[in-house]
Amino acid sequence: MKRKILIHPDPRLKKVCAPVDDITDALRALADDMLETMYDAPGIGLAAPQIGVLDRLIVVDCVKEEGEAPRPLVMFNPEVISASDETNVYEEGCLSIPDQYAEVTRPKVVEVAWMDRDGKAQIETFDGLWATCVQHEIDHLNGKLFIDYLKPLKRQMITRKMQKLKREQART
Ligand code: K1U
Ligand code: ZN
Repeated sequence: MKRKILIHPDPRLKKVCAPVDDITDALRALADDMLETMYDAPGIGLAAPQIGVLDRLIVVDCVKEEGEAPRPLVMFNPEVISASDETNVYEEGCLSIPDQYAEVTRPKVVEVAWMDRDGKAQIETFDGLWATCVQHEIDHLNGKLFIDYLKPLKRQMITRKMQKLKREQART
């Protein structure tokens, strides 16, 4: 089932999410809903708080090439365990901040640990867009948005645009 994506500003997007201890069928169904919502948007990642669920769960699939097989990853309790000194600048977007993009600098390579949908511990090294996206999604679990990396004036400008968008959406 496709879920509604919350738009910034929303207090649920500022919360630190709770770790998941037990991977239940309900959590697996939630992950499936998140993948459906992400592909439909379309996006390359989605974090549970973006649909109003304050659990440490993200989904990502950064395969963009047409004809290449999709690679949906479901990550419970994802954690960056090491990060490169080398950085990468990427013009990021966010499904909770539609049509706004800005350059964010992050570590280029990150090693990430998580639990998969079967409760199995996984560790993998991500580079390039995958590394950027996983870090962006983990930030969501800590109540942090990509605009929090920007200068206050730019962040304020984007927030005002989103407030206006939400007022317009509420009228229709
Ligand atoms: O977390 C989110 O809101 C999803 C976001 C992830 C992200 C994008 C760019 C850099 C870091 C993280 C998105 O998916 S925005 C949409 C997007 O980037 C995209 C959509 C379709 C095709 C390719 C990219
Ligand atoms: Zn986002």
